[in-house]
Amino acid sequence: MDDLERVVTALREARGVVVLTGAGVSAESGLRTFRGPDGWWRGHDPLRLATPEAFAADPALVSEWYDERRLGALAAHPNPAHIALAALERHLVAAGRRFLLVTQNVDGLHRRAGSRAVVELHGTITVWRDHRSGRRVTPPATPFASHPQPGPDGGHLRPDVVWFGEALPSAALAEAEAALGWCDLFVVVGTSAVVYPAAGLIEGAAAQGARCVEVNPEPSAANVHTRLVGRAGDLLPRLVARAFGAGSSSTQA
Ligand code: BV8
Repeated sequence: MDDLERVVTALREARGVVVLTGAGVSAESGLRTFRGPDGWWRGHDPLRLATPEAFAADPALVSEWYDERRLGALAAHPNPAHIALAALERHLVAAGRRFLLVTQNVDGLHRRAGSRAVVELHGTITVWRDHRSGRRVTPPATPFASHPQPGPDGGHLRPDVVWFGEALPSAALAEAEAALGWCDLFVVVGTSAVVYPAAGLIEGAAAQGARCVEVNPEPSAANVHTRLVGRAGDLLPRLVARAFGAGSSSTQA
């Protein structure tokens, strides 16, 4: 039996599945990854721009970067990987088994693909908030007229995402950590697994006895039992179709 077949069997037999996704699951929707060759933006390292310090130093630059990414996310479409994960959730729930999708991504594509049990660890780029009051707004799907945009309470508008050095939403992290207690299969898709505490979920799942599987064209820092080498948009539909029957991975909700 090859690795793919072993994972198919694990999907069929698992009582609870948790999937952790990163930027790689949206790569085939045309969205940039963080550490990939196309990650830098106008010569700026995203890891330095995605910080409160960068926003404080140059709110216009950071606002422009996120506005461009916000519009890109709104214009993007879920790809076969997102759609397969939504189908996987439907199959498992219909069989009375548990499922949770934990994403580091802020593009909203999992929900648009029909996934329901989704935890967005790092927030969402389509919602912004006044950087002083925290009041949230959902800007229209048109480019900001100026950068930074004035917030509703006199601050600047900033994206409602978690920057480096900022705490993750405690409820989201708690829900992800609680799932480690019931999952027996943990699937890591499209992440370099270097950002914490998200990457720590992989170690936590293994420590609690889950089988850990990775889907990625190249090995990440994740310490897993099985690595399926390939694109998420290719492997995930194949896994779901072989585990739950042909045609079962491509239907959007
Ligand atoms: C915090 C939102 C504490 C913004 C992001 C240990 C414990 C705790 C913290 C730390 C720690 N060690 C270090 C830290 C600090 C830091 C951190 O982890 N730094 C790293 C760089 C070392 N962590 C933090 O600051 C976190 N906060 O811990 O706060 C605290 C507590 C209390 C009070 C105050 C503070 C906050 C981290 C969140 C940062 N925000 N995003 C935005 O999006 O702009 S993280 C950012 O990186 C994105 O969310 C992204 O998703 C995430 C991870 O990157 P990946 O998704 O993995 O993307 P990457 O490009 O790296 O990799 C893509 C992968 O896809 C590759 O493997 C590639 O091969 C693969 N791929 C490509 N194509 C495909 C594919 N796979 C499948 N199919 C394909 N087609």
